[in-house]
Amino acid sequence: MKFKKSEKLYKKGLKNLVGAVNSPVRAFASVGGNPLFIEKAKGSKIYDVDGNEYLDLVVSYGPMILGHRHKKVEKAAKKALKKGYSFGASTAAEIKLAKIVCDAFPEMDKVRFVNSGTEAVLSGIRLARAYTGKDKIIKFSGCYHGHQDALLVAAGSGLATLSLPGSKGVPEGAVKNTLIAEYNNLESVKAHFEKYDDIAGVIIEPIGGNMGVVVPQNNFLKELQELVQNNNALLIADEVMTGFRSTFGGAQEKLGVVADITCLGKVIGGGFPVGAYGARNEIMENVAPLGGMYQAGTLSGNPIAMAGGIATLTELKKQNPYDKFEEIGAIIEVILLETAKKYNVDLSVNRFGSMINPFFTNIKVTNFEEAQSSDTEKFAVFFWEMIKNGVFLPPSQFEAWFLNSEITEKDIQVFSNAVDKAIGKVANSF
Ligand code: KE4
Repeated sequence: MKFKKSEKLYKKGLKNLVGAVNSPVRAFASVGGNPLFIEKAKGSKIYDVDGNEYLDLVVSYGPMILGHRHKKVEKAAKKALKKGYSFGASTAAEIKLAKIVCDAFPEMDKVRFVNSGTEAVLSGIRLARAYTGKDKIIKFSGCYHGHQDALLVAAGSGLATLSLPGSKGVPEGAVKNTLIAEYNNLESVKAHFEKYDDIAGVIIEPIGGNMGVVVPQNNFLKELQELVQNNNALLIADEVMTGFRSTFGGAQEKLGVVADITCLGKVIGGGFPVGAYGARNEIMENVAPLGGMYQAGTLSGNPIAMAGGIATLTELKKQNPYDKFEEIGAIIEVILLETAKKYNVDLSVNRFGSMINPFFTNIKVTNFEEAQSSDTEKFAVFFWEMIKNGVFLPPSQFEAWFLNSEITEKDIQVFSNAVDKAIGKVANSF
């Protein structure tokens, strides 16, 4: 495989784009080498500017669940384009997508559309504070909820302490109300509720997708929901990644929990910029213009994005690809584990429906600390060998791989062949 045109664009991009990218993970920093530049995509495939074809397991970090350029999504977007791009006023399409989303979440009476997952979570956090009148928020180490100041935090020493800013430019004051707990560790949450009586909410990814894939163990989520309710706080499910990915609705439903506020993104826009937050009426009625919690956006409910979202969710409901995702996910998991065994390489795979991710370790990963103990150097070798054998993965150990409904038997063959080459290369390199 040649990457000459990507390298040329990378060098050119460095002039006016920071790191030649518009989102840090795309810089390939954690796997080394230069980022690939993409020319186009169709179905389950993506093509870089050098004409190399890949099976796409990134799918834009989730949105392209139907595969790229689904004909019904493309037709809907083109039709919307002919009416105009943005009006700064309401349209019928917003009402239509709102109904589809609310009908998929039993506890959601109302939703507000925004333009990204970050905005959805930012607003959901503000809403929890507005509704409860309390200030503190608990988040889990390893969960990522977008780049708002309050949630860009690193765990301070020990989990029962306050947080430290996790990014330059985030003042201590912005994180003084943010507490950190450990995923799958209910005691670490209880410790905060025993110490503080002004906790507005607990935000969690029902399936961790930003530390690799990490699945709640046993009754963790159910017990968390009860703990939060008993302490008069709100459970905020960040389903930006999981929403509509493991079922037509939220992962919370499959996991037997009900969040007070749900934040969405990615799939609900089908590749167009859409985020959303929703809840039952008594909570949402705090949002302007009905209530005193302010949130606004020039392009919120953008008609092209709404058309993309409506077409995507309508097609997704019709296809109901979730059993197929379960089957393909199980096949991919077996390919990874059996190949690792063949080459005697330590590998542990976490999966939930169509979100999957391997760790180069011999332990079962159930939290961020365990995820960080995996061998990221081996992941980097594995990543580039997968690229060279035609499989496009997220360029970081701490991401999730995503399936799409256009994946074929042939794609799985390509994947299997690439895994054999890649794990074989890891075995011979360490
Ligand atoms: P956006 O602002 O990127 O639309 O959404 C932020 C966000 C919120 N919540 C969860 C659970 C998320 O996974 C994300 C964004 N996910 C990353 C992938 N790890 C997006 C990729 C990127 O940052 O470029």
